[in-house]
Amino acid sequence: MKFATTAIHIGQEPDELTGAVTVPLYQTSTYAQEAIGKHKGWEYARTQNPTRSKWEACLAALESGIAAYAFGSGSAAVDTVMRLLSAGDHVVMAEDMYGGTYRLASKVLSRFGIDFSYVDMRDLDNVRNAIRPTTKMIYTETPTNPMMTITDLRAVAAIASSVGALLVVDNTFATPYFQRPLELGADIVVHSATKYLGGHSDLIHGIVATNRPDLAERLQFLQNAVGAVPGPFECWLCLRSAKTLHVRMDRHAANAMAIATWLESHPAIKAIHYPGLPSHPQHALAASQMSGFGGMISIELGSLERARHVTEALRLFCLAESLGGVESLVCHPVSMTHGSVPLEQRARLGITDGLVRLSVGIEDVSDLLADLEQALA
Ligand code: P1T
Repeated sequence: MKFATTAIHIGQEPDELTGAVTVPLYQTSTYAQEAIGKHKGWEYARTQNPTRSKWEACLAALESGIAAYAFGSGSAAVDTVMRLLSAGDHVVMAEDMYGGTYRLASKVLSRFGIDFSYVDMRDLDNVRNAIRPTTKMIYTETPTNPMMTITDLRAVAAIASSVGALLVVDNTFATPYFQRPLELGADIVVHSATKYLGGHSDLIHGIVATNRPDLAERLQFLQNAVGAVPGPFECWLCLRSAKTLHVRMDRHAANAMAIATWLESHPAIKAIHYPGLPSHPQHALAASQMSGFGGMISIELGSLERARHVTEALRLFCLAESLGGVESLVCHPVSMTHGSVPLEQRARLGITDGLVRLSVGIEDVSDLLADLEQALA
């Protein structure tokens, strides 16, 4: 079954009881049992919820996995994946990634005895050189937030399997429509479903998918034991959103490509980061593992003053954290999403005071271009 059909049908068969064509919202905390030990397979809603199960089945199919597990946020999903590890284990993590994931690793998980090495994954030797006897996981995001760098997933998967480590990939920016890390050798995929999977800036949600039965069993155990689960309504909204993921992503990517092409030659832009541009240093690699380049663009405006002027002058692009909704957003990573990344590391990555990140929505592209034109003038 092709992607668009999977998105609309898997986990979304008409309701057995009533024939309802959308999955019912089971807003319940528990389930009546007929007698002690005699129930319908549903016991308590932290452990199982029918609406959640349907969404998990849909997402697992979209990511070419065998199972998926939903969480109350992307950060809760990342945290639960990290609980596969034990004190003394070591993780090789991309240094260029969402600031909140860096914060979780460096300020929370490290206190529980998990060691992290942060490396530039564009150079595979950095990954190889960081491996220790205790390395149990390689963790990356691609494209990265906000610098849009690409990790060679096939190559890093080969390194991970050669040392018996798991490869975990945050697929938030690409979505399974454009990139399926499990098909390229990853063991686990993580999403902030708050972004494109939710797609309408109206929920906070996370998801983890895997294609390994041993990891599926362990993740299911952790989902229940840790309990960072979402409410059923968020799962219902995600199922609703899954049905249009392919249409939305095509438009996000087409609009972003048109905008990146226009911005690239604009005199106010000092640098532009979009993997769809042939000038992106990793464009060929991106094209080899992604079927489209997504809706995220970062631009360097040269100074905090310029960044402030442009973000305040934009009218359609709303100044806000987050991304991946139908409406265009603009974000200033230094003061918003990446404030917890140390200054020296930010400088190395190129996350400067003048860097601005665009989440290109699915509005009419001519209106978006006109908005950028007036704000940059
Ligand atoms: O916000 P939450 O749903 O908890 O997801 C965290 C997260 C994980 N991974 C990536 C790649 C992300 O971008 C995020 C959240 N990012 C933002 C809020 C942002 O504006 O970049």
